[in-house]
Amino acid sequence: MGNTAAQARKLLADFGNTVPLEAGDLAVHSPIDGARLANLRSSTPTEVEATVAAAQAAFLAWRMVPAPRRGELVRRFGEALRRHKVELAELVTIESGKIRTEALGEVQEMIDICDFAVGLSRQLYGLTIASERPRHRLMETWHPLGVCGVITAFNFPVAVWAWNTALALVCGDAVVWKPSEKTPLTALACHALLATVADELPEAPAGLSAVLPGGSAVGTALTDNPEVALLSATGSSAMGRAVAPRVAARFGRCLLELGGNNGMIVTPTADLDLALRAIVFAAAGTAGQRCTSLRRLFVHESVAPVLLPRLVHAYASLVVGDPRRDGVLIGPLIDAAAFAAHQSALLAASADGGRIHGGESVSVQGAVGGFYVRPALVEMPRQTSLVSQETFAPILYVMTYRELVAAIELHNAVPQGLASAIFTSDLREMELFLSACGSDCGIANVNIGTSGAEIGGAFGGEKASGGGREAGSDAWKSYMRRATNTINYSRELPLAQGVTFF
Ligand code: UN1
Repeated sequence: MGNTAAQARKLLADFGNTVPLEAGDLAVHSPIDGARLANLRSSTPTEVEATVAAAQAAFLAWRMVPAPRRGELVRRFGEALRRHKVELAELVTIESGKIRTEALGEVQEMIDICDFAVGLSRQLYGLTIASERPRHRLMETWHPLGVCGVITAFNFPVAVWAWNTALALVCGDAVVWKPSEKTPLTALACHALLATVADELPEAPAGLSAVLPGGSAVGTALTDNPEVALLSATGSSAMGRAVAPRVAARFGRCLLELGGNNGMIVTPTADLDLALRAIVFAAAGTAGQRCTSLRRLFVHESVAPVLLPRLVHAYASLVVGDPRRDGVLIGPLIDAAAFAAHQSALLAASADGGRIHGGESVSVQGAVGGFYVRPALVEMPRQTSLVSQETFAPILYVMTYRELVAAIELHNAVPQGLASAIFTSDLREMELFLSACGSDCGIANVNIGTSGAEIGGAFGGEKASGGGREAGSDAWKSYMRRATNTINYSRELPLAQGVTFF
């Protein structure tokens, strides 16, 4: 299938990357075969400061460019992504280990958010509100916010940055990106592409978008920089717990998209053919490495004897291997640490009385340095503390239930609250699940799985999933500041609440 390092280097050169690939301390590997792809130099604290300062200067100019012209930059970027979709997806596959169709889907998600943002650039509307005073008008105005720091994870190395960047740019903000230290090459490619497009738009100031490769020290420097008005961070709940108080201490704004422990309930009236396909994609797809991956399955005891054997059979047929190969559905885990976490979760599951199907490591020809596993189904006697944790691997814990209300209670009894689903043909069950006493997640679906959301809706979760909302609907409001304006066009000065004074 070819040398991953040579392929990555060629792709990066084609994107016009000028950052040296053999300059330093940050070793980048392909999860496909463990090959070293590059040694980047980590950004220093001084570089972070200078980059944020340049972004702040760019913001001061960009905020006065009419929003539809800002949208023009994003429109052109979306066009560039359309032209380079296949190549960018190839690089995503090499650096993150995603299979081709999912890598292409990730780039499509970038294109979709660009289209959305272009439309948005002619909206960004505020309300007009009835005033209690005669000849007064109340209104809301949305203004650009400042520098938006974006921290992304390896599993969606480019789409999550695009969600943030497309919106931030039309909202009049500048963006400074710290990609995952595991996937900085795709970030360099995206940056080079956006820089080329920005160079051709006279209104786009230098420094409007920047990328800072490096590890957690770079993230901390961004977190603590008072000129970073909004820090949008995607990663584990532990990362969010570290970042949020630091940003709050300087009265900055945070948008957190953290871990999930996503559940699905399969009721007696579920269409089991659909449920089966949805479960396999959500739980085993992306090798279980989405924040929306399905991790907990609650099956009604009347359908479990039918559904479980079918699931075991489907899991056994999944082709695990080099994600560049046709027919492969399950690529590698990201690295040795992910494999160790997978192994220890399975050991703990077995100690908790779990019955494991699959989960063994798979050796893939020509990919000795990669960590490949067969997705695991684990029949659990109950929701133990292990099941309450997010293990970023293809492990699906399966439990049975008798009463829907009890299943919903169990579903909600974990720290996270990102994505959820119910499979049912019963209107009452569906509405209960979507109601105030139903799923407590930011995403609640009916007859589709937990993963693979479209960009049109707001994306994010509650509780330890962080509370932030990205992408569609009114998520743009996080990237702007709101001013409430009261305008008096009378010749009097009536005070609100009937107060009289001077
Ligand atoms: C993530 O895993 O961090 O809904 C984002 C989904 C994708 C995005 C996932 N559209 O699965």
